Amino acid sequence: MKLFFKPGACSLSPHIVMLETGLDFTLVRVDTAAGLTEQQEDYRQINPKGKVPALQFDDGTVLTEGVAIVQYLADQKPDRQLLAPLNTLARYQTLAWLNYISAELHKSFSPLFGDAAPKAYKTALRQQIVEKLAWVDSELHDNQWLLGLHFTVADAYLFTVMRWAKSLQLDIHSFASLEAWFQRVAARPHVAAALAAEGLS
Ligand SMILES: N[C@@H](CCC(=O)N[C@@H](CS)C(=O)NCC(=O)O)C(=O)O
Repeated sequence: MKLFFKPGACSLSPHIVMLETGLDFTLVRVDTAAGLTEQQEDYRQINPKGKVPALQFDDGTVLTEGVAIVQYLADQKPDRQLLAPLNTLARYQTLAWLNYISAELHKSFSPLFGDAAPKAYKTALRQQIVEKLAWVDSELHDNQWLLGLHFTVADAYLFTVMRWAKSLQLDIHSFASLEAWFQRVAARPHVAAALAAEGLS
């Protein structure tokens, strides 16, 4: 399998999950602005949406969308407990987190990284994200991981967007449970390995 990524982008989430599963894969860097892989392939031939992440199987088939990729990967190695089994409530609670992180957090960050959005819109988005992270912080008061006992695919995804919150210097300093959780995730060897492989440590 090949995992197409851009350093620090949302592709960090499946990259972490891939390392946590122990599956064999090749990491391929993409310059999304140029639309080229590191081998100078036209990336839109691989993912016509032009976005990372994408997972390409050995037969050439491609799976896109981070939340789909992490579920696929986690299901290949159920013993790693990165995603609860089918038909358990815990699985659907994990999917609820993935959806929340994708729809409510991830896409609120996107305009903050470019110059196109007006300043007032960016200020409002920053405030909305902080309010949502206050709720996430409260969910972590009594939990080591988002789903309680186990590190899951949801923790990998939230960690990825929390790195953006920090780089954008959002006002999250009072969220002690969230910060403690962030440090727990960062201390996992596979998370450190993913960051190092992306040149982020
Ligand atoms: N819905 C897609 C969104 C993917 C996405 O927005 N990827 C961003 C990075 S986080 C991207 O590739 N942006 C293109 C760019 O940065 O040029 C998913 O969740 O996988």
